[in-house]
Amino acid sequence: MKDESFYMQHAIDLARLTIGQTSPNPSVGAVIVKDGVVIGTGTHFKPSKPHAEVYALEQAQELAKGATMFVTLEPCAHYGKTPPCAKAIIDYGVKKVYVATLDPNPKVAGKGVQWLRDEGIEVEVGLFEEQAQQINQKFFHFMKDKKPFVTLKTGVSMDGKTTANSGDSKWITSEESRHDVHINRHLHDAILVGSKTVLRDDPQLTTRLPHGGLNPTRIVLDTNLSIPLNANLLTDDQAKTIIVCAQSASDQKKQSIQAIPHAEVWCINQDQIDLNWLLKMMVERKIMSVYVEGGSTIHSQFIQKKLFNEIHLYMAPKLIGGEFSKAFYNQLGFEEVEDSVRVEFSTVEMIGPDIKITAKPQVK
Ligand code: AOF
Ligand code: ZN
Repeated sequence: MKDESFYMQHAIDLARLTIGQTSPNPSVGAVIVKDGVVIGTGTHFKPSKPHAEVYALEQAQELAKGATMFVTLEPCAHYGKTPPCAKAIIDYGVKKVYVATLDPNPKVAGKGVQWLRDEGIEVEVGLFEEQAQQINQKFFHFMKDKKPFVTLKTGVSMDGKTTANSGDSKWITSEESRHDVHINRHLHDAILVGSKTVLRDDPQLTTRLPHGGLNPTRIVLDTNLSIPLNANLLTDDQAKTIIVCAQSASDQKKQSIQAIPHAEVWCINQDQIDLNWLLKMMVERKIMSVYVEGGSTIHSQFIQKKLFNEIHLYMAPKLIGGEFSKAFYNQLGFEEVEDSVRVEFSTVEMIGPDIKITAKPQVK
């Protein structure tokens, strides 16, 4: 039956289509219906492009007068890169608006809905609210906590090892899992690794999917600027590269990196890189999410400081063994199990021959 849920579901699907490509904006979908006929649909493609509601209204034109709109996020009320959607909805004469969820952006946050109601438009909030928030999970987190959404990604054997004795880690998990990793690179604004990973693997850290995808900004934690100038991340300009260092790093190396057009150096005025400082730097750059690919030293620092929102663990049906091969969380360990870091499993799925576990910090 074509009821409210039918149309809002379609708006949700439109929003879902653009997850990962709209940052720092959210993914939004809109559908306009009049007398049981769809007269306009819209989705927000990328920053600076019109918002979802505007595309839908432009299709509906004069038919929008007296129509009902289904939109996955509260229409905006501010003049940003585009004029307010609430005003457009009012000007076109829409009669009723179903909003899945309010916009956490302080510039909007209820003001859009208020404006519509003040103009006599009937507004209902909350249809498919959970799905609408899930679609923009990273945007909601960034707006509310003023921190990037941090995902730790690791690939382990069934006995929990991330490398063999030699340090070799190519490839513990399957091609299918690696495909999923590339989808996640597209879904995050930045990707982060430690200098050891760069020195060992010389990775590109780009998104390589059959139909392409957006490359995240590449961030390397390199306290002493030890990575060579001919590293792939510095020679190939497919994505921005940010090298993070501490005050011990050589000024000359800093200058050489900064001379590379797609590269940048962020240097903290301390002996060690501070993760809280780093996350603040990301916020200033509107980096809303970061995909931490490791290695285990980096992962361990994020875990110890409790600076993560999700863990994606791909487990391969292999047993590597070895006293010296590393685990994903590679600290000295705790005396008692009671002291361990607690997480909650959110989902478990098969990816090819592997298992993917998604976990989040346990809420106390
Ligand atoms: C909507 N519909 O499709 C989107 C909205 O810089 P601007 O003008 O593009 O505004 C960006 C803000 O607008 C963004 O932070 C979020 O609060 C809202 N996004 N709003 O009504 C849309 N993408
Ligand atoms: Zn808008």
